[in-house]
Amino acid sequence: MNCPHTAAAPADRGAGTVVIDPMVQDLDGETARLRDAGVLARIDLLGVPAWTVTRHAEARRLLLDARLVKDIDAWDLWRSGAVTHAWPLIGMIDAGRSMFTVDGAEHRRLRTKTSQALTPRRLEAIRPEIEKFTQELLDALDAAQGDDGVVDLKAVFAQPLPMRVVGMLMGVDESRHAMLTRQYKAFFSMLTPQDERLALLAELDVFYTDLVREKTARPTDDLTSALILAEEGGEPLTEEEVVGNLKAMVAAGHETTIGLVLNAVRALLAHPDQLRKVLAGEVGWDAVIEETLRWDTPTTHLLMRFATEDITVGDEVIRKGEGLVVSYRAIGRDIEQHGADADAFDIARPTRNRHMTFGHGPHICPGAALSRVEAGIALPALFTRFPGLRLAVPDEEITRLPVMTQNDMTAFPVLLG
Ligand code: STR
Repeated sequence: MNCPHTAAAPADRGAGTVVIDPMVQDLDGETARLRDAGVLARIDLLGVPAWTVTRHAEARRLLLDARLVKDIDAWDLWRSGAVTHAWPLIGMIDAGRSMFTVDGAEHRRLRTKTSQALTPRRLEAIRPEIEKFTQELLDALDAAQGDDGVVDLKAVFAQPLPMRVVGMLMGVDESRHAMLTRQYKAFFSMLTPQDERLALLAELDVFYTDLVREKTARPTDDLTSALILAEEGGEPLTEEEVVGNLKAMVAAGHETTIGLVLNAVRALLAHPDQLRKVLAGEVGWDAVIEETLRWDTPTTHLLMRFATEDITVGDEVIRKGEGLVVSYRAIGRDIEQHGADADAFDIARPTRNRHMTFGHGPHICPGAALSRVEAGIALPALFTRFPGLRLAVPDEEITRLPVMTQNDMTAFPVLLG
């Protein structure tokens, strides 16, 4: 890919640099190369150099290290003007003020209400609604079968379910779901020209700001309204902060759970012996969900944190002002953490719950319990309704979208059986 940033990037990129390919189809190959490149590996993101951490133990330490911050102004390449809004990944970092981009006491202030709304106990209240959405989408699957019986499990089931759930939580009307799905697809795709990506982000900002103003005038019982209402004793969130949190919740809630559900179905269909054990009740769905999260992480690389001081990791030093990515896929395949067979999908694996796919430390995913509830409803419901579910094409023919940070399939054609 011809990228103007290559020339602009001042840092020395040594021979050991792994170039992250936006078009990569062989994700396991990329993961293995990263693992081989070291605990801390140099990567190239469309011409922009960064570090990535590829091991569980070191990532865990770094995610607790307050010398690493989310504030983009701590990034030398940004301050010097070497990285600008012309870089296709800038939207992953410069995403407005929210719990995703702020640290320390301000971060706690921005995040408390959201994490309180998403505890396992609070989520029990919305379980019936998630079950209802699931049943509706299973009906839609049935109805969407073509003459050849083929239906795209992604488009008809895995994609709309998380959108409905996060839409209900945040108070986004169903009439807007298709627009949001389209926009986020274009946002994440590296085939989208950067000017179009910046334009769609601006449109989304208008959409979310209008929504926040509407909820400010007429609060309802959704989380957006709760975020607007003043915190007793604390500083209320500003409009910009509510918009930022809303954006982060919808983007994260929508995108990542699609991957979790599809990756679990794919893994089970590729390992029929394990699927049989699950369907016979010998192993729980929770085991499937945790092993899928470890083995085939929805987020491959999380951008980005910046060092406010030199930080030593093994024999390498992240210099003050440099960027650090967390490569969750490589971390899930860490042999030190999960054993020599870390590359195998095994729902009986003793370490299956000891993955770090939701992150660690202050920014640990506030939606983790929600995604587990969603997948915990969707997966058994799907296999109960369609016990003969199978792929309509050989597994090798499933293609990836040109997305650098997420593990996104183009489509997942199935026969319902
Ligand atoms: C997408 C663009 C946007 O408007 C806001 C955000 C903030 C939250 C980000 C999201 C982003 C991209 C996907 C992320 C999500 C938080 C969790 C999710 C990184 C940048 C993951 O993939 C883990």
